[in-house]
Amino acid sequence: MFVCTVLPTYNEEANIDLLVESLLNNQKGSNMVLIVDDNSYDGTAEKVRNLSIRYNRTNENKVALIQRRNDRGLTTAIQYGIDVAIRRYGANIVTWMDCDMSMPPEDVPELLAPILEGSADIVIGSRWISGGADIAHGFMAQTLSKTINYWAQLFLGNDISDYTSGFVAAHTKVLKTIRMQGDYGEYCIDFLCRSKRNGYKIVEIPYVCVPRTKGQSKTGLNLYDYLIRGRKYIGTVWRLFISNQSV
Ligand SMILES: Nc1nc2c(ncn2[C@@H]2O[C@H](COP(=O)(O)OP(=O)(O)O)[C@@H](O)[C@H]2O)c(=O)[nH]1
Ligand SMILES: [Mg+2]
Repeated sequence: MFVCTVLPTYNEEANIDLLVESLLNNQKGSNMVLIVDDNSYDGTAEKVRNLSIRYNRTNENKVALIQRRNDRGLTTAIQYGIDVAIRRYGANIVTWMDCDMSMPPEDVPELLAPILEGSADIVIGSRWISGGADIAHGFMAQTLSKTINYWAQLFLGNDISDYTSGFVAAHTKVLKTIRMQGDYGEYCIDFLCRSKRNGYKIVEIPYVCVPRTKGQSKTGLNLYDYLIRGRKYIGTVWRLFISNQSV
């Protein structure tokens, strides 16, 4: 099984080296890391080029850079990376995660294990099951996340605890049929719900989301931003719920 980890980046110069190295050092067998960078104005792309020169000397691990010059956006960056991972590199499993070290790279093998064993099609890192936690976000962000997940569980099913995880591994048979939709974190609610409805098996493993220590968050931190984001997420839950009623 060839595993490709997609990393969407926007100005992650301070995190990229450590994350890529940890990912490659923590995984056994051949695998690659594919960075989808949206024209960062810091040195992210330059750092990735240096990493690829260093790692691509061996056949085991590979690092590749995709630079999108005109597009911006988390969801389209992840989808672009998935398409390239499958079509250009022939990946069997694709994982993706934030590039700010908030999702521990050493947890990726645990994410992959159920897919490799054949007991899951998708595995997500979950903050809201036993053993998981979110120590990265303050009261407001945690309340928003818990409220959205409460709504999602109520309307879409309580078999998933962290619908907005964003720390995902999926077999490519899933990714060939389900594409990412939305702007930001709501894509994950949509992806998990539609995958579930298509009969794919989803497993959650606990992870502890830790604070970003380097670089800047790209999302707003004030109440207005949270409310705008929350409305989008709740809207996604409602759209998915309604679409299932009319079928
Ligand atoms: N390619 C790409 N990556 C993005 C974009 N916006 C955010 N990211 C990446 O998405 C991940 C999550 O972003 P972050 O700033 O940590 O957001 P937060 O976790 O909501 O505070 C990080 O790896 C970012 O570099 C974007 O427009 N394009
Ligand atoms: Mg973050």
